[in-house]
Amino acid sequence: MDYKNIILQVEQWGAAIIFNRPKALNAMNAETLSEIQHAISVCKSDDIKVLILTGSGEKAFVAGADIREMQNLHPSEALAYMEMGHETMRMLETLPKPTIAAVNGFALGGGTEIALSCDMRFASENARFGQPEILLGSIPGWGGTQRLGRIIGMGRAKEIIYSGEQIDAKRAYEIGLVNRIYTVDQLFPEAVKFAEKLAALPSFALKMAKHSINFGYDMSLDNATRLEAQCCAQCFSMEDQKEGMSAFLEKRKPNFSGR
Ligand code: DAK
Repeated sequence: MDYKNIILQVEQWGAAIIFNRPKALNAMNAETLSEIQHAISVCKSDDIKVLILTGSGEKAFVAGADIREMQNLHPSEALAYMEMGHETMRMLETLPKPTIAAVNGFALGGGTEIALSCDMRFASENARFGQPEILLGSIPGWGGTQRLGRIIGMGRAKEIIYSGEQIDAKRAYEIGLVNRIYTVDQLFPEAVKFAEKLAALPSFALKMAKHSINFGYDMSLDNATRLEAQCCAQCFSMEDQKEGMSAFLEKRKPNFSGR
């Protein structure tokens, strides 16, 4: 597929999806969503160990859903558009490998929601987050009302969603929305450095960790710990578990193969 609004960059450690619609500060329209869905499908390949999402330029990660495209939607069209967004966020969230949002500038509305669907959020010092939908007469439509509270707590999520106020990277870090902050120049290189580190680890164990954390979250503790036991037990069917434990006992560095 030829992409018009994103760039898919495949590297040894994994891949980067770069939102690239500078004239609208990388705002998401339906065409971009379908390109992202395609790119995420490509990233399902076992050769791709980690996925980074970022925006082109220094000003925006994603400045939200495209307001021009949304403005005149009939409620039934809005629902279809919302479902397309949900499907995209869910594809990202359930991709069985680590995902990092490298948030370089504005991440508003749908931009924050994409970042929330990633496993981790690294931000540049000039990053700004927010759910400004209320200022447009709407509410978050791509999972913000659900995922934001799960990550930063319900009270803080309500404050952000009700007010439509933006928060900067420092505040986002303080409330646990962001894992790490870097200078604008260092953001992507540092995200890649972290991705390289993860890419060298046992990919099946990473997949099981993500599955157990994500799917256990909404279960009772009993069911969730049962799920964890199953995920952990499955790691013992892998060569990487034998290698990791042998290497420890033999006092050498492990050489993981992904098998
Ligand atoms: N959509 C379309 N164009 C956008 C845009 C957006 N979200 N954000 C920026 N642009 C365009 C601007 O219109 C402008 O285009 P021209 O006028 O040059 O043609 C260009 O990008 C540069 O923007 P500015 O001139 O405004 O740049 P500034 O530096 O002055 O301001 C800003 C940057 C990010 C503060 C400002 O652009 C801004 O406030 N942008 C809008 C932020 C926002 O409200 N985003 C939308 C959040 S709502 C749903 C599905 C999804 C959603 C809701 C419901 N269902 C289907 C039910 C999600 C909604 C959202 O994401």
